[in-house]
Parts: sequence; C-alpha cells; structure tokens
Amino acid sequence: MSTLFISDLHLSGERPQLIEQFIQLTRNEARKAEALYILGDLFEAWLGDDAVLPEIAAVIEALKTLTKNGIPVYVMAGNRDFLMGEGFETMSGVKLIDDPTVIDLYGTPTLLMHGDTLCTDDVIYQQVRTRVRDPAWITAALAMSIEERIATAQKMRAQSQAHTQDSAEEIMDVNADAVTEALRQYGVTRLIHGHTHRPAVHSLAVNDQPATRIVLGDWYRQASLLRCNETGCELVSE
Ligand SMILES: [Mn+2]
Repeated sequence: MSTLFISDLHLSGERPQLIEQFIQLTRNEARKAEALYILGDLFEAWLGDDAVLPEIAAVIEALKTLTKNGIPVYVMAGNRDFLMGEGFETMSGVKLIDDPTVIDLYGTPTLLMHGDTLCTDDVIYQQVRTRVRDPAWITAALAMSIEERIATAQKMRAQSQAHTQDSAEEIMDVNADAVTEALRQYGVTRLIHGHTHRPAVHSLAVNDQPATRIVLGDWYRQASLLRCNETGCELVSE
C-alpha cells in the first residue's frame, strides 16, 4: 500500500487527455492506495462551488467514486483553485486541508504545502496573494455573477502571465531561507510541495539535521506522481 501525492494538474477543457489520465489514476492506482493527496492547483481555475465548469464534471464524478470506495482524498487549495469550499467537499467526497498541513507519513512527520508561499522573492506575487485571500475579497468574488467571475479570472490570469514573463527565473522559485524556516517552524525534516513545476528531490540541512524537499511536477505535458510507503518515496513521471 502506498500514499500518493500529486499537484498542479491544472485540469481544464483545454487538455482533455490529462483529464482522462487523472480519471484513470482514480480508477487504477489510487483505488489501491492508502490515501491520495492533491497539493493544489488540481484545476486550472475554480470559480466557486456553484460554478462547476461542464468539462470538469467528470473529474468531480471520478473523485466521488474514489472516495465512495473508501479511499481518503485530501485536497489543498492552490493559487488557481483557492475558491474551493464546502460545496466542493460535498460534491466530491474529498476533504480540504490547510496550507500548510503536517502529516505522519509512515513515521516521518512531513510538511505539506502548495509551495507558493515559499516564493518570497516574488514580492508582487505575494502582494496579490494577500489581496485575493482576504475573506472580504473572496466574499465579493463569490457574490459576482458567473460571467463576471470568468472575466475577473481571465484578467488576473493575463496580469499573472505578464508578470511571469517580466520576472527572472530565480524569483519564481522557492526562497531557500523560507524553506529552512518552514521546516524549522514545524519541526520536520521532510517537505512536499508543488507550484514551481520543477519536480526534484532536494537534500538540505536544517539545524544540522539532514532534510528532504520533494517538489511535485505539473501535469501540463505528462502525469507526475509521488509514491510513498514504509521504505521511502519515489517521484515518477508517466
Ligand atoms: Mn500553483
């Protein structure tokens, strides 16, 4: 039995083959897993629990089938789908978890994050993040008509793309001190996160203790998955 971690699937109608790959994962490997963790940006966009796009209805159904079969699915919001709420939990059977969350992974306390909060060098991104995570902003956004929400999401997406193009590669990655600080703050030696789309297993030292930072890959071109069991973790792309 293993525990599976994925993130940054960015599922949308634009990449139907990845929606199909995700559905296959829920029908095959995940059905035999102890749990499935989705660490943010499952969806390219989530405009509210009352505005499920028709092209992702099959994804919700697949999650519902998986959870009905007794496999726990834990979902953390990413920067694209942070408007997920109780309605999403009810329709899919998943459990939303906070960013960050610490779990006991086969005896090793492990910190789970989406990863965007570690990118502290990107000051403009962090300012936008703070603004849109404000409960008042969220309430106002969810009060908009669905057409207005689509327009707002498109505008934010265009601004984000322009900012990404103007920014150096380094500032878009995690800040090393932010990583060390997070591991220290939660007293753990293992961190699993996504967001940066730079899949890798990094070794580092925290308080002279060896620590590991596992970065999950995105699903733009292929599926990327982390399998963990009693003997360790394996990062795979397929
Ligand atoms: Mn992200």
